[in-house]
Amino acid sequence: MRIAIVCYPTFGGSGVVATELGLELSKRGHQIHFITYNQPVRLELLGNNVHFHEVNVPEYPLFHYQPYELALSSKLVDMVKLHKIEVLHVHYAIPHAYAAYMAQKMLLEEGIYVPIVTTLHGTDITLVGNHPFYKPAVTFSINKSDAVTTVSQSLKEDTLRLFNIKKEINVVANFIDISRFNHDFTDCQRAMMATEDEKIITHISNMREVKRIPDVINVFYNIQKEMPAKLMMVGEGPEREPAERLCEELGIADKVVFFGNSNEIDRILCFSDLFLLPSKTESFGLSALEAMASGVPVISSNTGGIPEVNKEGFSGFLSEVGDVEDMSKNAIYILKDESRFKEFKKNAKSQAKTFDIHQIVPKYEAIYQETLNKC
Ligand code: GMT
Repeated sequence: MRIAIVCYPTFGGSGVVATELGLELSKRGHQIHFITYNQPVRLELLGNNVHFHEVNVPEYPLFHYQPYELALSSKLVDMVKLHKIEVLHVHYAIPHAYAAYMAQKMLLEEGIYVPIVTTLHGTDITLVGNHPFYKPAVTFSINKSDAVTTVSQSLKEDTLRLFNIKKEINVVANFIDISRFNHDFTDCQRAMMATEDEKIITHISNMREVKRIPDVINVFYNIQKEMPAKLMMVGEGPEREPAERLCEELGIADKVVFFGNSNEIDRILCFSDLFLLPSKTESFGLSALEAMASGVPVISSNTGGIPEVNKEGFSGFLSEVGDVEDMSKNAIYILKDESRFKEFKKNAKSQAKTFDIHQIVPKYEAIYQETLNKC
């Protein structure tokens, strides 16, 4: 099939999922066209089956806001015609599903029908999309999609609760290429980050308020009172600076490394012992899945889709949002006993395997085919 993938090309989970999906589809023989405003961060290889088309938005001083949706719709129309694209797979309702619908209508004027598959990722539903300023447009574009998917059962339920959706919603969970995380421990450069007796705790996110970064720091503060430990903070966002200040105030700044954004997530996870994800809301928690794929147990909140990913008492533990004491207690419980720690590591890896890319991607192929059959 010839498939266009529209996504945010940034470090966010939706962009990562869209990119990994496109790359896997290309390996399976499909022609993949990424259409977005920058080359997606994890898209390193362009090749015979993988193409990138940049959406340019000319700056015009009269406009306070440059009309990205218009530029995207026009680009979609041009690319569908030029490359005979058969399916538009848009990740995020805002504004991608909306722009795709406009493109679909324009193409129809020329006798071309191209179905739209919309994947909802979370922020477009639970955080931004249901704002009254966006809600009518988001509802409309979801209902006008030819197929709709959510990355967890929880997100499906949120979508149905928050919007008046008439379309069937398919749950297609996020996935992971397990083979990418099968490192040899000697590759890990652990010795550069910590001494042998120190436990390495890791958090990865775009450090927005929803990630509850102070909880990460406070859980770590409690852990390091019980055992030698280091904290790896990966990612950039508005909460980073306050977090650095909090570490200073707590007197633990020398034990915390702030990496900024990184393309070397698998390397960092390779030397991690425990992953923290105390988010206020999370449709799935891709970073937790990536940690588990590296054999890293997860201490998380029990919100949104996280319980579908992290299994209580098996791959880690889940606590009420904001319950720093419980999270700290669970983290120490896992890390304190070596044989228990090894068991959790093994379980985390086996739980991650249930989200293997090779089991999930065919579900998207089936959805594309179904929408094409209906044309
Ligand atoms: O919250 C983020 O870190 C970024 C955000 C995004 O929109 O890219 O992630 C959302 O999509 C990811 C991939 O499906 C999910 O793993 C995240 O849980 C989800 N974030 C939220 O629901 C807050």
